[in-house]
Amino acid sequence: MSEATTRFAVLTPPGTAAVATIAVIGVRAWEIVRRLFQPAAGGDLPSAPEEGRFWYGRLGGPSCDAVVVAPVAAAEPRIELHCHGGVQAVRVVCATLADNGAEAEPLGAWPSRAAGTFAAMAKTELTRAPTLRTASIVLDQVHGAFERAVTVTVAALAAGEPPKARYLLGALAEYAPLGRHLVRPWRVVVAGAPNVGKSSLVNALAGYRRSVVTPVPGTTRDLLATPLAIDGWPVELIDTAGQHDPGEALEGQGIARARTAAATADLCLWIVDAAAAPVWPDPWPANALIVINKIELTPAWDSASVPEAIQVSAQTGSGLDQLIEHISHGLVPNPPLPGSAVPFTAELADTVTSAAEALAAGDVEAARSEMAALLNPA
Ligand SMILES: Nc1nc2c(ncn2[C@@H]2O[C@H](COP(=O)(O)OP(=O)(O)OP(=O)(O)O)[C@@H](O)[C@H]2O)c(=O)[nH]1
Ligand SMILES: [Mg+2]
Repeated sequence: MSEATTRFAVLTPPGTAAVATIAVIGVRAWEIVRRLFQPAAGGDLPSAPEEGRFWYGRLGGPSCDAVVVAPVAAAEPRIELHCHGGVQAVRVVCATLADNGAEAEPLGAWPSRAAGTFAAMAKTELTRAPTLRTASIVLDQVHGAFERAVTVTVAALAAGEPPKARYLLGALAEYAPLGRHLVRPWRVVVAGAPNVGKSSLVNALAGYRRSVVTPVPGTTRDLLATPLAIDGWPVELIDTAGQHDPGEALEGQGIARARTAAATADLCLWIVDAAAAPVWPDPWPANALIVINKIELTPAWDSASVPEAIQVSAQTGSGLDQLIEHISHGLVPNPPLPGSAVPFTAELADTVTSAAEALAAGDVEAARSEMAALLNPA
């Protein structure tokens, strides 16, 4: 890198935060930032930085977040940009700087798996864990739970002790589905016929009016995702268009999307109306939970004929605690005790699952070599 090179580096840790700080360093730092930045007060930045001053405005055009620019006295010319701390906002600012002649410098980079240990890798995941519950599971892995479990499993496989290895590997594989969702939320889809109260239920679970609710059937036309925590698990709750025979092209598209979303969800809440003839899914989505809504109204049919259904009222809030328990149990039937080993990324979950399958098929050596590779990456 020549002396004339201007670099930029994200100084704040990876992950979502309120504010991110990006340093731009080098002889062209001011020139590059000045070209990209529009002060909110109008005009341009001064031709040279004035120490101790800062400006509020936008970087890289109206599509970027508002940014404050503060020149910092240092041996080498250096500007700091403070922008919204969302991952996407930081990405946009970095891309804008890179497109305009600055080079990325990984000043604050955290160690990667290849360069470090499971603890270093878990620390990176910890910055991305969206809830306290998932963060505490990842923290157990920072403290070595997964690494210890892999070590004893490899030792058992190497010693030719399949029953012990099967037990240890089985315990790890049991948490593979959970490990895939410590950072990425589960997708829970709310589906059913028009007007059964899907949007009302989404709003009741979210605690605010996220979806439009009206007495007119066909109000929701497209998928609407709401991020929330259910019993501490990160969930994307997806409201959908009511499923019936579509009367118009737009509605038809919404219904097709609703069907696909229900079929591919981690969990589908199929809502039926207690006060109207029930409409059942066709085909029945895998992982469906039946929810009978509007139970405070006079029933139009015998809900006792579906004993496994959860009975709620989105309007009064009755039954919502029970629904939350069922969703939580549907996503994580057997939550880990504190200190348990959990394969805490999708990649680790895949390896553990594949090794457990190899062992179940009697291939001890394949299982051993897959698990050993985790301890000694190429
Ligand atoms: N009494 C009663 N009315 C409810 C309840 N939940 C929803 N409603 C009413 O039912 C009507 C439809 O509610 P929505 O939440 O818009 O229903 P939806 O299933 O999203 O409807 P579409 O988007 O049109 O498919 C509205 O008038 C709601 O106020 C409930 O628990 N009790
Ligand atoms: Mg709706």
